[in-house]
Amino acid sequence: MVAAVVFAMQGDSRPLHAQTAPVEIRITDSATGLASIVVTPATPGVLRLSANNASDVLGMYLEIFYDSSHVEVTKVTGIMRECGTGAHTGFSALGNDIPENGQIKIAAAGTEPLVIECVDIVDITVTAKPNRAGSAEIRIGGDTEILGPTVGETLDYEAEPAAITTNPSIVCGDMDGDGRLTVIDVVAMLQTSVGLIQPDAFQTVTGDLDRESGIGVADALIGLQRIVGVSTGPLSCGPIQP
Ligand SMILES: [Ca+2]
Ligand SMILES: [Ca+2]
Repeated sequence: MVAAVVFAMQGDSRPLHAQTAPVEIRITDSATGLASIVVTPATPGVLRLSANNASDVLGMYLEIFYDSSHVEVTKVTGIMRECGTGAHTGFSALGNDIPENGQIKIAAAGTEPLVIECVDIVDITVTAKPNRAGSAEIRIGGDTEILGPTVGETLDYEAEPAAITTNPSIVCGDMDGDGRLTVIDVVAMLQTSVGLIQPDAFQTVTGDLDRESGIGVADALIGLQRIVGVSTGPLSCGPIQP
């Protein structure tokens, strides 16, 4: 009896979907195809977001996260073309925005499901913030959803994070990481000298303008002289290596 009921329910359900493998969402360096990129403040890079095994996808809502303390996203450019050939996909809607909190939201949809296996979705231009070296991930997650060919159907997806390595350009005197030497930085040097601020690895270099005895009043004075134009010429910083 139970078996008969189960059989009847199976018979009433819609045909099994052809998709057997999850949609693979990838973020790779558009220049090298690798899942890692190195950027500096002077040399931004472009990450390409693509979906493989994407035939039968009717729409996508993607949430992408990155470490905004190291990395800045300056542009998101819609592509919506077939990987490699650049042929139109038929997808007609694309939205994105670049909030400052390290999140990008992308929506894409077509009037018909995709018929191609691989689609390039957007290019994401990333750059490094000044004085912030390190490694950051850019990953897909949150409320990301891949819509299948039937209304209301969602498809499984897999997404590996990509790595962004930020190489610094040292700006001597820049304590707050905005790429400039200002009064704010001088104040930060003074606060550091009295222990109100514990300098990080970069501030230890950028704030030591006389290159001795850590960060102190002498460094703040050099910074101030530079700001008011009393001293000019190249500015050096950082402890002298023994
Ligand atoms: Ca600064
Ligand atoms: Ca010093």
